[in-house]
Amino acid sequence: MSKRPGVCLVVSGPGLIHALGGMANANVNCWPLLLIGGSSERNQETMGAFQEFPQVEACRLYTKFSARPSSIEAIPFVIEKVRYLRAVRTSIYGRPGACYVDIPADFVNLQVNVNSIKYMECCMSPPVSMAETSAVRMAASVIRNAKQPLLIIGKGAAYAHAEENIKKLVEQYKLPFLPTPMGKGVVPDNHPNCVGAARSRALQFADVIVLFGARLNWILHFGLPPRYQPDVKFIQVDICAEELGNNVKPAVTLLGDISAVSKQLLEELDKTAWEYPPESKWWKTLREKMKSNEAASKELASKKSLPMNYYTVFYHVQEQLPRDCFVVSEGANTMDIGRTVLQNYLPRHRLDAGTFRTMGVGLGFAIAAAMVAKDRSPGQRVICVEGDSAFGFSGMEVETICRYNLPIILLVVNNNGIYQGFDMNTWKETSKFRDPTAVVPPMCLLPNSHYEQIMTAFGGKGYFVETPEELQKSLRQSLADTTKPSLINIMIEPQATRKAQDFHWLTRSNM
Ligand SMILES: Cc1ncc(C[n+]2csc(CCOP(=O)(O)OP(=O)(O)O)c2C)c(N)n1
Ligand SMILES: [Mg+2]
Repeated sequence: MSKRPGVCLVVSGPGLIHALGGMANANVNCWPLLLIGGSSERNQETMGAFQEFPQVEACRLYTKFSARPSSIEAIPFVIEKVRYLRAVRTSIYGRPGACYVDIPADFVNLQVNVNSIKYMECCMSPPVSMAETSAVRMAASVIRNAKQPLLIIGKGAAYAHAEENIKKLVEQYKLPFLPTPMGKGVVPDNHPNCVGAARSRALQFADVIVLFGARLNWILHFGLPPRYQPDVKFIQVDICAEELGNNVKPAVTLLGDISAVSKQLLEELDKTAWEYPPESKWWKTLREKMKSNEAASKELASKKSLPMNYYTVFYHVQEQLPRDCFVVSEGANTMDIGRTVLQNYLPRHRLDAGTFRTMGVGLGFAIAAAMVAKDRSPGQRVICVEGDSAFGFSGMEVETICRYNLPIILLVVNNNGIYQGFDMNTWKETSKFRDPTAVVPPMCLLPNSHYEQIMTAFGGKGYFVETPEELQKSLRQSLADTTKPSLINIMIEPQATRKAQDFHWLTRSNM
């Protein structure tokens, strides 16, 4: 959100171990993070000191840089002046990632001569790198000759603030684009060239695909058939050289800052009068597919039966969503279906389970977004859309939300389980003769749980809703209240699911 590292301070041993998950998540998402951990005293190492653990070593797998300063005097070198450590520089230069600095307990109370400390200058902003001119020329030529082109906008483009240049590319050359989950909003979701509603079709039949800060990992089905044409030409734009050529042999690689490289591409394409014909067969196919997919979602959304389904819920949420709000989301069906209905109009306004598909991040991300909003534009709201299982991973952060009085709106989409659950009757019938531990599948959670009471326990507003009208009313009230957090516990059909998909989505196993 800020191009600066988030900073996290943890206690030794178990404190550090609990931070490994978050650190791994930041690193996998290529987000800058600085973790500072206390650790046991150096002269008790290997003796079984209090909370002793090989922390620097443990962090190595999850970071770009993991070190312990050799002395207190060395801290500024590792920490390059309090705010801008060497670790800070490493976290933001090149591909961003996590860094760890270990501070042993005996440093904490040690007396030092202030004169012996050499303070460091703040590190400079990351240098901006650009792609080779010949590669840019080649990329422009491949794009101009494409019959069925597609731009894919990843979260790397959002991080690089490439929105202005990418929007120009889309609009000037009339190109279809597809955002990845956190690439949403770099160009607004409601832009006429957004083909998100025809995602599978666009991927499957494109002959040239330009990747802006999007990796060909599981989210993009590795760039391989049957999800893509076997001879599709990839043009990869990435800040990280090691990423280029992953899983496929790209037609052109453009190594550099995504904003700078997309500007280079614009300038190169500008040299010849050209646009992709808006009345092409490709555009027609994509528009038709979008129309039929949108109609299928709308039909599900308009179903009047109770309990509600996912589409009905998200349709009503979307109706009231402020255009500039931050959308945070985690869950399985909740996140995947929500992403297709809830629109992003601004870059860096969506935070979700990300490349790692980590549960447990939603409330922390919502708190971070609310702090950013408070700082930059008071009144801007944070809507956090949680599956009931996802909510359970860090639900107690509701206390933090209430403690700091952050007017976050939490929606818990409650289907009594992970992907699907049991309704109350099935639960009762199933566990009539045997203990639930023996008969209830582990993906089922306790039916009709009143998660909203976790919010009221700490002084926020709680709503339990079962109908579209109750949902609309509670959302209106929550949005009108700018002083308090709310949690709306939305009961849905426990067996509700996604509309039929052309392909297995993401992972073959539902878990
Ligand atoms: C830390 C972690 N543990 C477990 C998982 C496996 N997992 C994926 S999604 C999910 C929860 C999905 O259920 P819910 O949030 O209720 O959403 P629903 O699909 O029911 O709408 C879990 C546990 C994970 N991704 N991350
Ligand atoms: Mg659920």
